[in-house]
Amino acid sequence: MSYKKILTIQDISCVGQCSLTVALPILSACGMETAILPSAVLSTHTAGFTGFTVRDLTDDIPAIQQHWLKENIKFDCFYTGYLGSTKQIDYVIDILATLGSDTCVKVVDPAMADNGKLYPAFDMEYVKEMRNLCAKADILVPNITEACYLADVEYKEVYDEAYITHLLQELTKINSNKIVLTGVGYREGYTGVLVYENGTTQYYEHVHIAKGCHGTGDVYASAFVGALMNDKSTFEAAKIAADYTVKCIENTQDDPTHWYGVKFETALKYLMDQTL
Ligand code: PXL
Repeated sequence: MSYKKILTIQDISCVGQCSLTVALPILSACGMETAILPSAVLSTHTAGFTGFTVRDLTDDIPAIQQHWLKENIKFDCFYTGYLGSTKQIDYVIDILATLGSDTCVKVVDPAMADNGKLYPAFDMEYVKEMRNLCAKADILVPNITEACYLADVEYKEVYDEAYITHLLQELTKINSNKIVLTGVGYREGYTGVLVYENGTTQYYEHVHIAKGCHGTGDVYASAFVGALMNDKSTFEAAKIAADYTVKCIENTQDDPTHWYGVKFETALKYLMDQTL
């Protein structure tokens, strides 16, 4: 593969194995030069910890962008995740418009919700603004909750294929390029990923591990981008990322002290073997 340069924009949760602390090592392991733009710095992630600190870096972004423009820096891929504010989303939209190479691939994970609820930092204003960023993506990587918020469809715990088809249809009104919808499961013990591309869908089913782990959306999206940028097809990359994420959860589930994230490092060699 050719040596690719990616910019990933998401927060640094100093402790908690999510966002940049998983994206950077996973993308590097996949052989990419990985530049980062931290959207905020938090002492931990916001799911399960209390009393965490937050420093929003929104106001630093325009000067960083200007510097990169002056240096004529271009990226082959953008991958955005958890962002700091609605204003920041506008800045990120402008970065995507100005700092990409001719063949740049834009992957947007609208990391803002799970299990039917928005993360504590976000409200409907944020969702509205996130729709604008999602409209600019080549590939959108939402979970079902995020897809429901974006598409304004009622969230359901239990559903059938007709519901998912409707959800996807509504979501394509925001972005009709490619969609990788995660956490789609139709039967007990299994979940999967639905890939929408060129008007058709493909589904990959895999085991569902009962233990819900924080940060797995970020692990999934990072591995997906890593595989994709190694010239895997969208569906192949979606499958590799799913199998890798399952391994990370399997390697974590028996350790009750490790409730805040997954031991993604333990399966990096597997990911590299699948990807490089
Ligand atoms: O994994 C998503 C995520 C990223 N960053 C922060 C979070 C979360 C999920 O809760 O709180 C700060």
